[in-house]
Amino acid sequence: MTVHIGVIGTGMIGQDHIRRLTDVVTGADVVAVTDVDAARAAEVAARVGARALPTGQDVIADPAVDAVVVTSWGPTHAEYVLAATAAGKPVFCEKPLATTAEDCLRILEAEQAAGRGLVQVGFMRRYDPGYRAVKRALDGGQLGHPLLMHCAHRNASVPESYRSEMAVQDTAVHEIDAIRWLLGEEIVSAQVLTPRRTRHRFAHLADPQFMLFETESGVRADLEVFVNCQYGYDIQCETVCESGTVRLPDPADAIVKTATGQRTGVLQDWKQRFGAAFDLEFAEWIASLHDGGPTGPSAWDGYAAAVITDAATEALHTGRVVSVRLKDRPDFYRS
Ligand code: NAD
Ligand code: ISE
Repeated sequence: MTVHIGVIGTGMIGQDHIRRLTDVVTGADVVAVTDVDAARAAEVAARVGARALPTGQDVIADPAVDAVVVTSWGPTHAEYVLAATAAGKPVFCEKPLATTAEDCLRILEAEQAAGRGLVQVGFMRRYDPGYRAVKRALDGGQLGHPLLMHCAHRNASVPESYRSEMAVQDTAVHEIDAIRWLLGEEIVSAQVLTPRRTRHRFAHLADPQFMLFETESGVRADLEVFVNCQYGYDIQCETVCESGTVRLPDPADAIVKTATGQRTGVLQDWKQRFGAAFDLEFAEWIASLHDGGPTGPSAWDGYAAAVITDAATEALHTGRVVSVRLKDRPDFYRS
């Protein structure tokens, strides 16, 4: 059976997800799209044989739409996730679930009132083969308890509109989710240090940033966010455990040797690095809709990420170690 999808937001990642739902994933068909840029929505709709509708609310209400993908700007996500939940339709929302913890709590309440899981958040690292191998190694138990994590998130460059807070809210949020997921526990505090700034940045931006997170059991995770590193897109993650370590592999690439030396390419952006993860994320999401509902990152994960990014943003502004205060996790979100 085909799942008929409505997509809200036909910008960069919206178009990429529409392409994968159309050309890569089986069992899905994009039937309706919308964007505040109506011309862009019309152009994308024509390309894939979908209808362009005036608003996100129209997409959600459309009887031909079985499930909704939200890829509009972050501040608009909560409204659409709440409307899809009220309509009883599964909704895949790109990160962030919402830009405030209060809105995330409203989504948790709405989903529980609906009585079944409807919301999945786009933390795609959980679908990356390398991250999954790391998770298997940690869960296998042979390494003993995790003690430390060392992570790095480097982008070649960012546009002038990127602000210092976005290093936490837009970029580090992926590691915040990955740390919680890999260790299976919550983050309890955050600290952000701002070292010497690179020359390759806009004047307003603190880059790089060095973040420190502490988990419930006392694991310490450090994270370098460096969004103007110049050389490419580079994601690193090593966990130090009692009896060994486990490190995220770099994606496979050919090693070329010539008389002048040996070299391997460096990926340039997240689309290349996590393309396979995005494909699997959507394949599993579509499959889950035939089989009891979403199994991926939940609204709780979106809420936790929002509270932790709030704490880290405060830490950036104050220079202090800031405690993370999550509500008690409802049974609904314990699997
Ligand atoms: P973008 O600006 O390229 O696209 C967003 C689109 O949403 C634009 O076309 C805009 O006109 C449209 N839009 C804005 N408000 C709308 C509304 N109310 N209704 C309908 N359309 C609306 O941005 P993007 O890079 O595609 O990012 C979109 C989302 O995806 C963001 O939340 C971003 O954080 C997330 N994202 C996730 C990843 C990842 O690695 N998982 C990577 C990039 C972006
Ligand atoms: C962007 O929004 C993403 O989600 C990318 O994965 C990340 O690498 C980048 O820093 C963000 O701006």
